[in-house]
Amino acid sequence: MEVGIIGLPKSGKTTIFNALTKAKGTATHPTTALTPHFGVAKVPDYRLQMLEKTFHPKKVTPAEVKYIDIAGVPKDFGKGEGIRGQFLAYLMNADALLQVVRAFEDAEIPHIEGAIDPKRDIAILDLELAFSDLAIIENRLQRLEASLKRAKSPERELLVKEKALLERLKLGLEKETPIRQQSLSEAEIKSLSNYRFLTAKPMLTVLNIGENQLLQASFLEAEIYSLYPPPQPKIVSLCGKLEMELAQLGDAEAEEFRKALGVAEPAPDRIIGFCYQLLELITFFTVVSDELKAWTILKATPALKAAGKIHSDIERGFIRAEVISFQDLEKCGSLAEARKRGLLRLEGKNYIVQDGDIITFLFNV
Ligand SMILES: Nc1nc2c(ncn2[C@@H]2O[C@H](COP(=O)(O)OP(=O)(O)O)[C@@H](O)[C@H]2O)c(=O)[nH]1
Ligand SMILES: [Mg+2]
Repeated sequence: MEVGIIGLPKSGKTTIFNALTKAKGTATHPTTALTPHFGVAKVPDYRLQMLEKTFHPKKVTPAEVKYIDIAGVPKDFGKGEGIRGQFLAYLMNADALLQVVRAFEDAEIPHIEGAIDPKRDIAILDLELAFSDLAIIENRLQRLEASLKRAKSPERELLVKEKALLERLKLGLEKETPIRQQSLSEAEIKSLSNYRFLTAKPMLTVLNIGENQLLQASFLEAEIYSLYPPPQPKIVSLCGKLEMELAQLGDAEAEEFRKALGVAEPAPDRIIGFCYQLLELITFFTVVSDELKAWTILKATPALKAAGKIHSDIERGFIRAEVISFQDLEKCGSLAEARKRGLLRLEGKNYIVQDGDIITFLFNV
C-alpha cells in the first residue's frame, strides 16, 4: 500500500512523514526540487505477537505501508493551476492520499495565506485535486471527440459510453463533488481505474495541531467533520512536531510520554488503521521456513489471488489452502491441537480469505 502525502507548503508534511516512518534525517527545510522522500512504516498488529509465541519463527515480517512525501511543492500549488508533471505522476501512483492541514500556530512559521484557517486550506486542496482531474477529463474528451469521428461499431458504442461517463464526472467535479463521492456503479469504477483520478482516491485528513491544542483535539476534528456531508472523510488530529520527536524514542519511552500527555493510541498507528479501513484491506499470515509474515490484501480476495500475492508460482500451481482463523488458533494454542479438533480447514481456490487467517498454501509447479 502506497500513501501519498499532500498539503500546502509548511503544513508539516515532512515532519509528519518523519513521524510516520521514524525517519531521522529528512530535511524539513524548503526546497524547490521535486525530490520525493519514500519511507516505510511497519503495520502494527497485536496478532503477530501471539503467532510468534505459537510458531517460534526465526524471523517476523510485519506488513508495510509506504509513504511518499514530495519535497518542494510546485510554486503555483494552491493557486488553482492544477497538479501537473512529475508531481502529479507521484500522486497518481498512490493508493490513498494523506492530506496534511495546518492548525498549529507559530509566529515564526508564516502561513502562505496569512492567518491559520484549516477550513480554507482544505478548500484550496480540494480545488487543486479537482482541477487536476478536470484537466485529465478535458484532455481525454477532446481526444474522444476526434476518435468518434472515425470509430465504427462496436468500438463506437464504447467510446460514446466513456464520453457520457466522463461528462458526468466533470459536472460533478464542477459542483465540487470529488469523484469518490459521486454515485458510480462497480463497472463504472472499474472502467475508470486506469485514469487514477486524484479525487477518486480514498483520502485521510490529518489535522496538524500544536501541543497547546491537544486538549481541544476532538473539538477541532468536529469542526472539520462539519464541513462534509456524509459519507464523511476520516480525520485524525495529531501534533506533528511532538510525534516526530516521539518517533525517535524507543517504544517503551514513547509510550511513557504518551501516557503523560494523555494521548492514547499512537497517531501513526491510528493513521495506518484508517488507511486499512479506507482501502478495505485485511491481513493474512503465513509461516514458511521459519518466517512468520503478514500480508495485506483487499477484502473479499479469493485464496488463489492471495497465493499470487506471495509468488506467481504458488498461484499457478495452486492445489489447496490449509486455513485456520486467528481466533481458532488462539483457542487451541498449537496447529497440532487445532488439527485434532478439526479446526484446520482445507479450502479451494475460491475460498474468500478472512482477516487474520493463517494460511499454508499447497502447490505444485
Ligand atoms: N509548532 C509546530 N511546528 C511544526 C509542527 N509541525 C511542523 N512544524 C514546523 O513547521 C515547519 C514546516 O514543516 P514541514 O514539515 O517542513 O512542512 P512541509 O513544507 O509541509 O513539508 C517546520 O519548521 C516544522 O518544524 C507542529 O505540529 N507544531
Ligand atoms: Mg516538506
